[in-house]
Amino acid sequence: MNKKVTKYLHHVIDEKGAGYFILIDPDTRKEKDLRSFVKQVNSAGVDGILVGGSLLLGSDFSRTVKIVKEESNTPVIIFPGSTQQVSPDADAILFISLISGRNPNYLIGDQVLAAPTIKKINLETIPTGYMLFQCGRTTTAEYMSNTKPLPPHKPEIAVAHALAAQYMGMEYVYLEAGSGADHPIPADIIQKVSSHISIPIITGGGIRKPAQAAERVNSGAKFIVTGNLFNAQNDPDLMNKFAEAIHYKGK
Ligand code: 1GP
Repeated sequence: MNKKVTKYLHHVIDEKGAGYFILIDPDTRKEKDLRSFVKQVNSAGVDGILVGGSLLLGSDFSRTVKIVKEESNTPVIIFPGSTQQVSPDADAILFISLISGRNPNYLIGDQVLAAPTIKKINLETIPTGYMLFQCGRTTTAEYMSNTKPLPPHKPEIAVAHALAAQYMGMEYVYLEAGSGADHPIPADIIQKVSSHISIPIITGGGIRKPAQAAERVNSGAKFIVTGNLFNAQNDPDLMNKFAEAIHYKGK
């Protein structure tokens, strides 16, 4: 399998210190708005676009990926909320196992269902241990996955999960507060996890300010994800500020 995106992401870490992903939920934008949003993302120094959602209501997932890919000058990576979210137009897929939960469907069941299609379309997989934390009210990811999130005041539990992901051969861990979470994952959790593992950390959920992104990068996160924030407002300047806060190397 071609590991083009995997190599590119390592390059981003080496060159910039950390990278910035924008998450696009296919339900949130109509085609014209989606095209202009991706153009805005292109000029903001973003390092990749994630496409996916825990619960899609009315959207055509494949069409969204195709449009994003047509406009984007950065890799388009599927962040799947279900086995339906696979498309040959993406550059790669986060091949996620929801390791914080004990729901066999999200630990291995859905992966088995999606694997033959992924093989057929020759889509690059990025094996990722997905860890959902309780950060305020119940999020869609928690509800839809029917799993118990990790407690954010027990770093030792988070560390043990992240280590297990690494020992199972996963290439990333994604520390997730849930889209629209009241608070992001506490920086001290990121710091403790990053000091115990050698694979890179992606984190997202409830990050609304560049300073929160910078604090998490300083604590060891290698990729920061924002989603909701730019659904609610079109603010190219703020997107630039996020990219600047995250890209700490070479400043
Ligand atoms: C959710 O981590 C992402 O999976 C992004 O969360 O929408 O809260 O930025 P937000």
